[in-house]
Amino acid sequence: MNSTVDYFNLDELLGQEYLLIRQAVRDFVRTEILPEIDTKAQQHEEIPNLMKKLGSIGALGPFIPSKYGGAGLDYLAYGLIMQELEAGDSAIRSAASVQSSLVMYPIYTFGSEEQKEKYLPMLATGDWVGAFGLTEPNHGSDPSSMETRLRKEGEGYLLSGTKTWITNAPICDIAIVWARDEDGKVKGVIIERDDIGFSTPEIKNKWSLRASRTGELVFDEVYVSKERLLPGVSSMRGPLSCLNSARYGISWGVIGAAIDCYQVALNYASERTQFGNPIASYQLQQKKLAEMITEITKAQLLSWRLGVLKNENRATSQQISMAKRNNVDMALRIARESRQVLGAMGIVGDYPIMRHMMNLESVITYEGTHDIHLLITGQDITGISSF
Ligand code: TGC
Ligand code: FAD
Repeated sequence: MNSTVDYFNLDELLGQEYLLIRQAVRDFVRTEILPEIDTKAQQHEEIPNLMKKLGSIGALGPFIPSKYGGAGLDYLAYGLIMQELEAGDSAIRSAASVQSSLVMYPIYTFGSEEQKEKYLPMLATGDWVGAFGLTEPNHGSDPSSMETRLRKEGEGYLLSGTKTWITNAPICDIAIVWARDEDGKVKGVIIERDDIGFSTPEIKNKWSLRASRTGELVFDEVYVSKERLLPGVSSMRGPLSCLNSARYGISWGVIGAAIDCYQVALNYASERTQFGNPIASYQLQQKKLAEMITEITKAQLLSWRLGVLKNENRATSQQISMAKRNNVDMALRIARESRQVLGAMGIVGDYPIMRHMMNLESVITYEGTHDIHLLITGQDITGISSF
C-alpha cells in the first residue's frame, strides 16, 4: 500500500529533509519493486539489477561520506530508507543493509585509506556486491567460537573454513570474512570473487526471503595478502559493531513491513462484508487493527529515539538489541494477525502479507535471534551473562 502511519505525529519530529528522503525511497519501491516482487519471490529469484538500482537512489552506504561515494546522510535517514525498502520486501532491505552496514561500514571504520578508495565507491553504486561472513555451520549465535582460521604464509595468510547462511554469497564480488589468527585474535579480511580456493554454493528451497540469494562462503586455503586485512580490528568487537549498525536498520525496516500488513488488513476489513456488515465493524476485527496501530506507533517511537541517540553516538548495543527484538516480534505478530483478517485471501500472492510473514521468520533469527537479544537485555540489567 506504500504510505504512512503517523498516529503520534512523528513526522513533525523528523522534518522536511527526512520526509523527502522517505518519499523518494517510497516512490522507488512503488515503481521498481512492487510490480515484480511477488513474481520474483514466488519464482525464488532476485529483482534484476537490484544492487545498481539501490545504488542509484543512494540506498547503499547512505551514512558513508560522499568522498567515498556514500550519500553522507545520518542514521535517522538510514532508518527511514530501511523502513521504506522493507515495506516492499525484507529481501530488498536485506540487500541494502548487508551492503551498507556489514560491508561498507567495516571497510570505512576498520579499513586502510587504500581499501576505502578501492572498494567503497564501487559498493556505493552497486557495481560490486558485498557479503558478510560471520556465521558458521557449528557457530551461529556463538560466533566467538568460530573455527575459520588465518595461518601466516609469507607476507600474507592462508584462510581456511566455511561460513554459512550468508546473504548474497552466490552473487558477491567481495566478502568481509571474520577469522581467528594463530594468536587467537579475530581479524577481518576482504576476499574477492576470483581468489583461488574461494567458492560460494547456494542454499536453495527457502520458504523465506525468496527474493534474496543465500549461500555459503567456502575457503580452501585461500591466500590473503596483507593488503586485504582490515588493519583496525583484532577482536570480536569488530564484527559485533557491524551488527549494531545492521540491527539498528532492521528495527526501522520491519516497521515498514508491519505498516504494509496493517494497511492491507485495514483496507480489506473495510471492504469485506460478512453477515451483512463490513468485517471492520465487528469488535474482534477492530481489536486486531487497534492493537496493530498501537504496536506500530510504539515501535516507531523506539526507533526514532534510537536514531537520535545513534546520531549523537550515544546508542548502546543493548538499546539496539531491545529495539531489534521488540520491533521484529511486533512486525511478525502483525503479519500473522493481518493474515487472519484477510481469511483465505491472506495466503495468496495478490496481497503481500504472507510474503512479509515468511520473510520475518528469517529476520527474527538473523542478526541475533529473538532469544539472544533477550539475553543481552538480561545481562545488561542483572550484570550476569547467561549465554
Ligand atoms: P562477549 O564476551 O559478550 O563480547 C566479546 C567482545 O565484544 C564486545 N561486544 C560488542 N561490541 C560491539 N557491539 C556489540 N553488539 C557487542 N557485543 C559484545 C564485548 O564488549 C567484548 O569486548 P572486549 O573488548 O571486552 O573483548 O561475547 P560473547 O561470545 O559472550 O557473545 C555475545 C553475544 C551472544 C551477544 C554475541 O555473540 C552475539 O551477538 N551473538 C549473535 C550472533 C549474531 O547476531 N550473528 C549475526 C550474523 S550476521 C547476520 O545475521 C546477517 S543477516 C543479514 C541480512 O540479510 O540482513
Ligand atoms: P543457533 O545459534 O543454533 O540457535 C538455535 C536456537 O537456539 C535459536 O532459537 C536460539 O535462540 C537458541 N539459542 C542459542 N543459544 C542459546 C542460549 N545461550 N540460550 C538460549 N537459547 C539459545 N549470517 C552471517 O554471518 N551473514 C549473513 O549475511 C547472514 N544472512 C542470513 C540470511 C538468512 C536468510 C538467515 C536465515 C540467516 C543469515 N545469517 C547470516 C545467519 C544468522 O545470523 C544465524 O542464523 C543466527 O545468528 C542464528 O544462528 P543459528 O541459525 O546457527 O542458530
